[in-house]
Amino acid sequence: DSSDIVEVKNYTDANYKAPDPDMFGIAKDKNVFVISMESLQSFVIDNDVYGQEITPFLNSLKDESYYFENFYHQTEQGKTSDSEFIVDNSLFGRDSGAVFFTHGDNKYRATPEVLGEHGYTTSVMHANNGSFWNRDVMYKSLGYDEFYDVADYNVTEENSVGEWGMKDKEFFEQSIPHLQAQGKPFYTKLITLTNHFPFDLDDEDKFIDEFDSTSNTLNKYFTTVRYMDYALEKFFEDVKAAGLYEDSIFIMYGDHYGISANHNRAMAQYLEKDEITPYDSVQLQRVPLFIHIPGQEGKLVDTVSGQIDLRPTIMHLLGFDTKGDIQFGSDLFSPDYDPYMIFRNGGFVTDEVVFTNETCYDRATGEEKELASCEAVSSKATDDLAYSDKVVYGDLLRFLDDANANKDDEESTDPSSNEN
Ligand code: GP9
Ligand code: MN
Repeated sequence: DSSDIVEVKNYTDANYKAPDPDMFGIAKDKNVFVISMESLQSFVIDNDVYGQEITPFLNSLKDESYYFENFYHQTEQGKTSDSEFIVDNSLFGRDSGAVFFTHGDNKYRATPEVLGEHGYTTSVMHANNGSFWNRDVMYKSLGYDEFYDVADYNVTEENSVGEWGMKDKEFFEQSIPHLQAQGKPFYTKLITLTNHFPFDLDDEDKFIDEFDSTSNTLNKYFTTVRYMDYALEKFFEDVKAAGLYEDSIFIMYGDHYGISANHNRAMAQYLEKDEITPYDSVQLQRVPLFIHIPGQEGKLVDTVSGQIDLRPTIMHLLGFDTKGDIQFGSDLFSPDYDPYMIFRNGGFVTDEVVFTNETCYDRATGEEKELASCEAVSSKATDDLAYSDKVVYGDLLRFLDDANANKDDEESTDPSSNEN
């Protein structure tokens, strides 16, 4: 009931990290492009296949962006939808199944809803069926004004490939008029699709050779990543030509892994390692995060972080404080940011350690450590997940207004308080 929300709020309030005054509001009134890059893992960045660069565009974008090299996806079976849930709400998804299906009608305080209250137009663009992952239902609960789904795109045999349909390049091209038609400022999420298992590509879109290993999946993955990189490059050109670049910021992240542990042998071959250890598996869950702010110089950021941190980070860049919000991540630019990232299964990564499968590793070396070195954080990880679950399973954000109203009452009637 509503007393539960107070308990959760006390917990999240205690973990709140105030923004860096130099970054707070730096993107005030700007449009926000959130680009979900399908199955993109960090190991392809600045890497090559037989000397052929895999992500030439993203590699160059790194130099003019905040690029987070130790940023992790935190998804489970809900895949893309989990990443969307985590990013917009700063809440965890489910340990199994997909929260988009099970709790699509909950009350949330997602980024689009809050921004919508401050004059933003909010939308999602994704050339797939609107009901996939129950998006048409969940997006309403998250406060999106518009969902441009497959019906809003001209999908033909020519501009499609494999089982997922429209190719990224054409998807981005056809998104430009949708973007132009929107009220400004806007917060728009664009979800790519071509770099999705089974990584099918037309010959004309293969710009590099496949890798040669026992895993056909990994072999093809590099070519579809290379294609997505190309589509993104074209999109940036089109966004500039459409006059939408200068007044916008770009938040781009990999949604989840593309290559599962089933391909560890081939992965070891590619990475020139003897084997993929559990520690390596955790490090392979890193996905790229770019925060690109036109006019700002880039910076390589090595802070350990995760998708759960994006809501407060974006809101603070736009000049909206999140103090008092129920959220489980924190602003990546906060001077007090605590380098810490927790997986849905209770594993976690800090500056010092990697914890997975009940084993503690030194993050720098990958050497096993005594369990005690991981124990302190372990209980915080358990608490974070449990409190977040409480919010989702109990639909507790329903009670948020009540909780805030009570709090305001207390503050205004508290004689010992001389501030307001
Ligand atoms: C489907 C797209 C891909 O619309 O989001 O789904 P995934 O399998 O990655 O969750
Ligand atoms: Mn996905």
